[in-house]
Amino acid sequence: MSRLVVISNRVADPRKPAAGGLAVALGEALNKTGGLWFGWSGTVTEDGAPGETELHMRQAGPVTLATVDLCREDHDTYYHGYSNSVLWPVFHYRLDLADFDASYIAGYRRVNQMFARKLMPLLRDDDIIWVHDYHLIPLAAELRAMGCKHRIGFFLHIPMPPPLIMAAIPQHEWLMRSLFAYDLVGLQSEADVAHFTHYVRNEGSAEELENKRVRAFGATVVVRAFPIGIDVDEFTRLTHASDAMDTFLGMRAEYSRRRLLLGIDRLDYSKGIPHRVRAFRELLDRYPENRDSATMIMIASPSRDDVHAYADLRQELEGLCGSVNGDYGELDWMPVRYIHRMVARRRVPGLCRAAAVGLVTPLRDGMNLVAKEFVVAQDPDDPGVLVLSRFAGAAEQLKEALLVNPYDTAGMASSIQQALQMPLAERKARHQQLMARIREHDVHWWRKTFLEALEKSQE
Ligand code: GDG
Repeated sequence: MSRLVVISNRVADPRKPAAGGLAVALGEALNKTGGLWFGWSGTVTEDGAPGETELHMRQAGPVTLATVDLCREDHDTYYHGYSNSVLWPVFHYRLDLADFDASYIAGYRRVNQMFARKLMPLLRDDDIIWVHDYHLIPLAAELRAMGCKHRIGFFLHIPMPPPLIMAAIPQHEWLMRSLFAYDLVGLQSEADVAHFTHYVRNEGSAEELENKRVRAFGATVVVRAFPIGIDVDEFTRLTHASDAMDTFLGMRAEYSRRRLLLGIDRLDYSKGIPHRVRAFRELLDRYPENRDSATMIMIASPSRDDVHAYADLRQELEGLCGSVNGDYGELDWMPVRYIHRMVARRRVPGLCRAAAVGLVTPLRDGMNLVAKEFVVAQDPDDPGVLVLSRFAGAAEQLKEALLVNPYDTAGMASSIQQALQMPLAERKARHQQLMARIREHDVHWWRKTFLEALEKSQE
C-alpha cells in the first residue's frame, strides 16, 4: 500500500477530537499507511526571512506531522493576502471584496515554492500525494519543476467560479494552468466541474477525453466532483454523549414555550448571515404569530478578524441584530441571540437537536458541513427542518431541505414560516431521505473515492 502524504495549509493532530471530521477522516488513511501530513504550523515568526524557514517534525502515533512556520511577510502576502483577500472572495463570487494588491502573488508563489522545497526530501518513491485547497493551487507545478513524478491529487474545498468571474484575477490563466500539473482535480459539486470545464474550453482550448479526463495547456488531468461529507457515526455519537444531551435538555427547558431557529457559521461574508437576519425580521413582520415565540440563535465564530471585510461584516451584523431586538423584543423575549464566540464542538449537536429550524443560508459555499451536521443531530421521531441556500454545494445533494434564495428576503421568510409549520409526517419523511443521502456519502466515502480515483488516474 502506498504511503499517503497530505498537504494542507494547516495541520491537525488527527488523534484529537477537536481536530474535526476532516482531520479524523484523513487521519484514518494516514494511520493505515503510516502517512505524512505537511503544512503550516500556525506560527508566525517576526524575525525570519521570506521563503526561509525551519522544518519541524513530530509523531502523532503512526502519523508524521511535518510543519513549517511563516515569517510575517510570507503570512501577510500568502495567507492574508493572496489566499484570503484574492482567492477566497473571488472564488465566492465577491469581486467587490477582493484586494488585488500586486505584492500578494509573489508571497503566494514563494510559500508554495518553499513548501515544495521542504517536502521534496521527505518523499518516498511510492508515496501518493493529496494537496488540499486554494492556498496550494500551484504546489504540484512547483513539485514537478523539482522533478517530482508522484501521483498528486488536489481537492478544492471552496467553489470553482464561472469563467468570467475567474478572469478577474490577474493571474487566472497561470492558476488554471497550474491545476494541470495534478493527476486528479476534485471539486465539491457538478456545478464546479461545469465551471472548470467551461473555463478550460474557452481559455485553454480543452479537449474532453473519456473517463472525465480533460486535455488543455499541453497536459491531461482527471476532473470530478467528490462532494465532501461528514463522519456520520462520530457526529451521532457526539449527539448522544452527555455534553450534547445536557445542552439539548437545557435549551428545551429554557425555550419550552418558544420555537428555536439556529445558525452556526464562521463569521464569514460568504455565509449570508446578514441576509438571514433580514429574513428573520421579515418573518416577524409578515407572520406576527411568531412574535414572542420564534427565537433565532446565531453562533458566528470569530474568523480572519484582521482582514478588513470581516470587521465590516461584524459591524453590520451587530447593527442588524440590535435593531431586530430593539424593534421587536419584549421584556422576556429577545428575538435574536447573537454569539460571536466559538461554541465547544461537543455541544454543537445538542444545539442542533433543540432547534425546530436550521438556517444554512450562504451566498455561495463549496459544500457546507453544518447543513449535514444539523440533519444528523435531529431526533428522527421529531426532526427539525433544514432551510438551505440553493447556493451551497450541499444543495445538489440535499434536495429534501427547503431550498431558498438568500437574496430574496420575502421568499426566505416564507420558507422559514413553512418550516415552522411543517406537519410531523412531512418532517419525518424529508429527514429520512436526507439522512440516507448524508450517510451514503459520508466523509469516509469521500476519502475512499478520491483516493481510488487518484490511484487510477495515471492508467
Ligand atoms: C470549507 C468550505 C466546505 C462552526 N462554528 C462553530 C463550529 N463550526 C464548525 C461546523 C462545521 C465547520 O465548523 C464549518 O464547516 P463548513 O463546511 O460549514 O464551512 P468552512 O469552514 O467554510 O469550510 C465549505 C468545507 O471547507 C469542507 O470541505 O464544506 O464549503 O467553505 O463542522 O460545525 N464548531 C464549533 N464551534 C463553533 O462555534 N465547535
